[in-house]
Amino acid sequence: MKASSKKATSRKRKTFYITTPIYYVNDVPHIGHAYTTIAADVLARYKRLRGYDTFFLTGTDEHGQKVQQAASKKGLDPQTHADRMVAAFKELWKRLTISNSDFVRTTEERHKRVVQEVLRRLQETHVLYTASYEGWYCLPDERFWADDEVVEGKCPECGRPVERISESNYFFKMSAYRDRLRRHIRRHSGFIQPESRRNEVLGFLERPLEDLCISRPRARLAWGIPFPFDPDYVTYVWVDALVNYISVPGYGTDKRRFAKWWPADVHLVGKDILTTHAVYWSTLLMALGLDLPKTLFAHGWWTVDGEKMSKSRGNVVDPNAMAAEYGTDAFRYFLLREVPFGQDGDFSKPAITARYNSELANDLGNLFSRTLTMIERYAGGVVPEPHPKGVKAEDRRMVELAKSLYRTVGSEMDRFAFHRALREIWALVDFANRYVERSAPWDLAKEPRNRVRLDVVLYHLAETLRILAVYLFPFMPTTAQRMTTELGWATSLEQALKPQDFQWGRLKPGRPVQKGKPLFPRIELPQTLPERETAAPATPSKESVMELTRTEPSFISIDEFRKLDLRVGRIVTAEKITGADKLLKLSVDIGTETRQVVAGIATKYAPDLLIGKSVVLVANLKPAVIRGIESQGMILAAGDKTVEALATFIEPVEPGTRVK
Ligand code: ME8
Repeated sequence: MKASSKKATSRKRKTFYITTPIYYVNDVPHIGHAYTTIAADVLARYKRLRGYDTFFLTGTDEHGQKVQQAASKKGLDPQTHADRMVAAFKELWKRLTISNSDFVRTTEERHKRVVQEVLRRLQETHVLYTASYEGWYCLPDERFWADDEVVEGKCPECGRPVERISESNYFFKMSAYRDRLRRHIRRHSGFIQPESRRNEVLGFLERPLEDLCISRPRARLAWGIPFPFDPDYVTYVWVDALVNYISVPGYGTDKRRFAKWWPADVHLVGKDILTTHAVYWSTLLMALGLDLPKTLFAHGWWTVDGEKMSKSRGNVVDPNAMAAEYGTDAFRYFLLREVPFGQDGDFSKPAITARYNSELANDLGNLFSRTLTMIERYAGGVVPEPHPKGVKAEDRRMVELAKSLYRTVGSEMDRFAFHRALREIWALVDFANRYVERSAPWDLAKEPRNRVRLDVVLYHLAETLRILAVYLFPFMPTTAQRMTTELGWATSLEQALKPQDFQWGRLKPGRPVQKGKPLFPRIELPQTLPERETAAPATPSKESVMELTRTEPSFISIDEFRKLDLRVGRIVTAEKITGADKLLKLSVDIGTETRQVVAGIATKYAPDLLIGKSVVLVANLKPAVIRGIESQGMILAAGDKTVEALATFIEPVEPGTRVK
């Protein structure tokens, strides 16, 4: 009896419950909403892959003044307006291959009922009271501020004007939970992440905590969930919204289901709504006698081309347009690769194009298409048998690297370090590219006696690519599916991926491969200067040099010189290029963007020495592809045939400054 019950417990699958904020429906979704939701999707997919029973919740926040105002501007009632906006969110999530388990709308009965139940329980536990309140109210943020918090008549958070409002309302005794909350945060180091945000919240809690106004008089705002015990009031939109995290998994309605999912493993939010989650939500949960979520992760903020994103600036990035232009997977990849999760980042087309062309089209895409071409050409289009006789140390090293990803990628994912997890995965991509060069299957294929070795090499490449597809699946699900299908491992990844699929050797020899179109067709860049207007072509042809020499022996006009866009650039990263002894791949910050530059300075400078150095970049040089890597500019150095010294500056100078 005992033994069997033990078995039953050990068979229970581990669970993982992850949420995104529920987004306001005052407008259509933008890149910020896409970012949080994609990050949550990557984690949800990753956890499923590791065998967790996963619940991934997203949705929309539909009540409150903001939404009511947006609707009335359009001459619509709030529900009709919300219905239209929700359709835009749902379509976007489909397009971005978001695998949410549920989508909650705060206007749904299932949610409203639970909000009212929560209010009833709070009332019964005597943590609510009514009081007359006078304070400064920020209409767009729907928040009251105290006298000493308002900055020159403006909201301390959004900087917009506040109004003086006086009214009677319901309050939640939030202040009573301050010490308990501080203790909880101190004792649970992973509760608020990243650490800088945790310190921010602890700093906020140094000051006395006010009680929270949780109602709005119906006479002023009708668009909300009615108070169950006072028809004159509706629920403050933040209390309404936060409750979604428990209403959907069954709080107050389905005990077993709720016990299965609560507490949530991760609430992913942007840094803008950290306080509402860390303080309002935590104290409300304490008052309800519920556990706090295990982790609250607040990520950073995207700007666009170095500027704050806003409607008035007209620079709001539409994720639909990005997915159409670069493909959903490349867009997903870029957002998580470009910026360490938790830090702020800047979105720009040159930045996404550079990563697309070098990391996706070149590193991964080429490796994949070369491998399939070689299997078609040298192995009759079927995955060959890797005979142990042909295995060499080099192959074993690749297998070891592939195996080590389980631990390295795993620990980065557990720390929300998506960019580093991708870097680990790319270590295998890079290794495999070098492996192709070193083992040169095209040479092996010339001699029939190399058959065994050739088969081993091709098998190792195919199996490495299958494993890469498994690791990439959470980030780029469509690409991963294409890769495994074309490799003849036609599992439906969405349904059938198992933790064992990370293991080496699951690709069975003898299966036909089928090469399709390139995974990431290269993006041809527009030329920075129209060719015909270029007085001195960036890389002058012999003829044009002779032409120039004949007319003007050695001078160019000042106007011609002015066409050169020379900028101060700061070297951010520098790395060697495999198979090219003289070249380094640099990323150079020029203030408004980061450029990828291939420079022939490897014999003179070790990569590490260059980081942080200021250099002169020819910023409007026509991009060129050097050794398969796109170079978006050129840095200046002294020396004729060999590099003698890099051109740099005596004084510190800001990246992007014009050099004249
Ligand atoms: O705050 N960069 O909804 P919201 C990164 N309804 N992320 C961004 C971003 C940017 N520039 N802009 C928005 C609400 N986000 C409430 C939430 S939850 C119970 C209620 C993302 O539509 C980020 O996740 O204003 C941020 O927290 C969220 O969108 C705000 O979405």
